[in-house]
Amino acid sequence: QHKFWETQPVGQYKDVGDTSLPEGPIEPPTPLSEVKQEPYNLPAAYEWTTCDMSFGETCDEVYLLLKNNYVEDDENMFRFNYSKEFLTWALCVPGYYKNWHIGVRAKGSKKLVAFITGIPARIRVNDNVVKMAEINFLCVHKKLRSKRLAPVMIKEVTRRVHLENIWQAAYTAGVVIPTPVATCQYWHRSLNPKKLIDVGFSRLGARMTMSRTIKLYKLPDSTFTSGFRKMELRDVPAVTRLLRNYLEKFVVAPDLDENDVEHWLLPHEDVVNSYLVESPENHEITDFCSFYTLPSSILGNQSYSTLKAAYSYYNVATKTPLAQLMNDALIMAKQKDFDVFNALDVMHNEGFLKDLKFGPGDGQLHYYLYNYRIRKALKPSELGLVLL
Ligand code: NHW
Ligand code: EN5
Repeated sequence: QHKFWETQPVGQYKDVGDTSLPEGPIEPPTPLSEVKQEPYNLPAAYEWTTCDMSFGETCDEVYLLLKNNYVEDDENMFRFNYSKEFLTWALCVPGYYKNWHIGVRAKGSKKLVAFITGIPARIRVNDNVVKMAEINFLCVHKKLRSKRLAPVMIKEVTRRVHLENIWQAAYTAGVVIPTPVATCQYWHRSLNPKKLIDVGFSRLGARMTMSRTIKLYKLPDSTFTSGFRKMELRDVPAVTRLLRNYLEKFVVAPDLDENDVEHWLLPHEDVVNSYLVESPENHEITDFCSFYTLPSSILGNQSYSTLKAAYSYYNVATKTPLAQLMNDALIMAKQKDFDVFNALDVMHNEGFLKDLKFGPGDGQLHYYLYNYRIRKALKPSELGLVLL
């Protein structure tokens, strides 16, 4: 019942639990001369376009396509609203390929109707560092759904990745397709409970009043940990060492160098926030936490149009207790006027979620690898990778 995915080099349902299959690439690379040189065919009314995200007008078009047509929750109450700044940051990464930012336009009107992107990444799976593409922002305009456009877009991004001699990919989705490497749970920590309840993001608990709820989620005005401060450019080497050492513990994790850390973790207003703990005694960097900014449009509410959400990104605690470090992250997010702080149960996050009054959401996130088999599905805590 997956006419497309059955044809792709991904783990198939019939093979789940078969531990005799070898771990690693499902099919070998083909000589580059054998990779299809021309783009796949689109329905006659549409054409391929490469989206130059550093070009303001194109960035605006992508932003609007996603704002109006990207991911919604299961009751269609909220839709992700990635900012233009965020999209440029997420896509124009060290070593990126412009032609992996793929759009589809209507031939007549030139209107952008679909999008898919890849960015290069080195991902370690067990002991092997593999060059991969991270695929994200797959979107087909609501009026063009269920016409099998998505498989053509996936094949086209695959072709362009192959032309760079890269044969594996990593991606996440809220839907189940063949076959997840891991299934993770979203957790949510209310920062502005009144607004969350007013817009239907959360509900007043049984035997709870609004004022008791507000009190329950109250946070201190300032952070607790001494030496806690915003990350700066001069911290890149120390943060890279801290992070690389931490990410070694997981089965799947990015292999980050200083350039990557500068791009992905140096604070960037309204995009990514990072903090660290510098020991007041010896100035050692011992702990790190970060979150990215991803608002959602609130669909059909009279009083509010956007939900300001922070998403937990990479966190490392070596001296400070993890829950204390993350409570300081919550305090910073509250100071910055976020309504909610979201986190997945990946890495060591289970160690703070319950203590800090996060509750499980109604959404899950499935992680996938393309053309790479792993012996058995992973626990969320074995994943050291967060995709945007
Ligand atoms: S997940 C977010 C995906 N986007 C959205 O949910 C936005 C709202 N929805 C839409 O725009 C993050 C459409 O519903 C989309 C599907 C475009 C999702 N991943 O065209 P058809 C990512 O961006 C399969 C993969 O008729 P549609 C990650 C579906 O199972 N496949 O559907 C992206 C079916 O195949 P099957 C998905 O509703 C990773 C076929 O598409 C999928 O008009 C991409 C139906 O196509 C999803 N999220 O459009 C894979 N949703 O076999 C990358 C549906 O079941 C792989 N489908 O019949 C690696 C590539 C690179 C390799 C390099 C070596
Ligand atoms: C690729 N990078 O469903 C990403 N979000 O729980 C694409 N639920 O916000 C894949 N339905 O539970 C994305 N409130 C897949 C996720 C798609 C979006 C999604 C879920 C994640 C979500 C909220 C709102 C539900 C609205 C009705 C939710 C409960 C919060 C409550 C706070 C207090 C403590 C208990 C939990």
